[in-house]
Amino acid sequence: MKILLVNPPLSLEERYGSKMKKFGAISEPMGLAYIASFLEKKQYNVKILDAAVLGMSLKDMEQFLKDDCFDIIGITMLTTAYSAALNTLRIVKKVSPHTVAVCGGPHPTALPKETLEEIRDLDIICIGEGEYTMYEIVKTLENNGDFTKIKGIAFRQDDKIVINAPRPYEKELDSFPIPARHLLPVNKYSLTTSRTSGGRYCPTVIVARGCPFKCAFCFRIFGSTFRHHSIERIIEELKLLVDKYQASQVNLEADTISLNKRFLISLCDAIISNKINKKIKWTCESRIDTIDEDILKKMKEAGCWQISYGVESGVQRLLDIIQKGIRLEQVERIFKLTKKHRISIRSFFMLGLPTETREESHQTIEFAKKLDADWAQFTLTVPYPGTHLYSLVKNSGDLKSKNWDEYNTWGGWKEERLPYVTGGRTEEELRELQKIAFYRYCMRPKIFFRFLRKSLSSFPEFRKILSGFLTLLTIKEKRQRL
Ligand code: B12
Ligand code: SF4
Repeated sequence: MKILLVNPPLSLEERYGSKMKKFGAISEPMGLAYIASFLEKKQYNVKILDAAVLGMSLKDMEQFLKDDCFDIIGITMLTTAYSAALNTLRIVKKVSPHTVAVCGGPHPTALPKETLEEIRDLDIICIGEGEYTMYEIVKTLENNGDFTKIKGIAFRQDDKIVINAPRPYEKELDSFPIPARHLLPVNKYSLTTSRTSGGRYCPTVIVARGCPFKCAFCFRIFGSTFRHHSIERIIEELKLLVDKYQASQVNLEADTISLNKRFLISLCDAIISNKINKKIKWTCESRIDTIDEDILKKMKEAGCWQISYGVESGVQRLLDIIQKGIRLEQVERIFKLTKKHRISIRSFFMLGLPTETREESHQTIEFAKKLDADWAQFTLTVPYPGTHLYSLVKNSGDLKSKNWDEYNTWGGWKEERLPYVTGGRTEEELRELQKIAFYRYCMRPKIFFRFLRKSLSSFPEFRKILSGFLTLLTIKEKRQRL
């Protein structure tokens, strides 16, 4: 069986718009790397084609598929990558009609039936976690077996769409081997300036999956139970990244890394006792209400230089509507504590939340400034399929579009329409608001000097930061009108 796994060709321009493309992050498709290593462990021959990072066009893809031939092709699909995946599937079936096409990832997981109905070139959808499911699909194909027995898939049978019983989430994450970075062009990935420290290569290490919280805008593809890799396994992966890939920084990824305090403290202790903190510094994302002073102290000692917090709004009423479950006072307290331990902060905010007024949007921007993180990111609210927000917006008739390419939180910088605009606001206003938020946040002397200091580390970094400020200057005129 020859297997190809594809990250479809979605360019940075398509993701962030022409002005912001040079600032976008492009990181490893970890889902494909996990599936590939699992299949390799089962003795299969697998390739990964990351057409996005390689900047491939559809023509390049066609040529690639003509040059080699595969029994099964698996494509990963976020909602924003819908068309990219659809076009890839078209080419797959044009070049090689007998190749079996499988899709997985957040979008088909949320909408398996619709996706199969919409995309005729797609044969099978993997719903949820993909390692065992893809293995069973391959094995079933090889043995001409029965697809109705595979948990966690949707597929076509005659002219009907069949959705099988769900696959339970894997409890023992260590049963998945270290992701197959050897199949990826690792030197091509880079994270944003605000997220890196010394170079932009910053691989992701997934330490846990699953989250019990219920934020209305979030699609929890890994379910509500927190499951983590063993400490030994995480240390092994970190050592591999230092020794084989010369990584000097990593992003420790989990839906909420600090949910289980004992786990995080033990991980930090192991990083310290293995002296990995002398070789690697790391970042992570976390939730305000799972952080305390002991954790921060230990994280700092273990080499954590930055935490990204999802604050979402500066208005308590809106935080309650989106079921964020945190209070503004808590946010201020934890920001102060994090700064006290000299850990840099990135803060995430959402604009255009349901029922948000113009004044409240400005309150959020002011709150962000008051918190004064090293970086603030303002994105527009998008109701992704499978989220509570999606059901709310769909049921209230406020969903403006089902053109999935528009489901992009960077809509302010792009030409397409916005899929959702909360009542009483306009598309134009929200677009401008996103730019204004960045403008107001960044165009302050202290942020300017912070970035200037950072940019002195290298000339390419300096050029990028300068160009960021120049881009922001172009929006000054409109800012005065709002
Ligand atoms: C890191 C991250 C990013 C990174 C990099 C993402 C990437 N590699 O492309 C950055 C910061 C760049 C990013 C950007 C965006 N992200 Co993001 N991101 C994540 C995050 C936190 C982790 C992703 C990850 O590595 N997961 C770990 C791997 C192992 O899981 P996985 O990729 O899902 O794969 C598993 C299964 O899905 C399945 N599977 C996946 N593909 C396939 C394919 C086949 C064939 C099979 C069988 C199975 C299968 O099996 C895999 C193994 O179990 C997730 C949240 C989350 N918990 O997943 C959000 C998440 C994926 N992001 C999300 C969003 C919305 C975005 C943006 C669209 C935001 C925007 N700009 O508007 C962009 C789009 C970027 C793009 N590539 O198009 C949403 C997706 C919702 C949706 N319906 O698409 C998520 C789920 C966040 C959320 N909780 O709502 N993101
Ligand atoms: S946003 Fe974070 S805390 Fe909220 S449900 Fe999603 S993963 Fe959990």
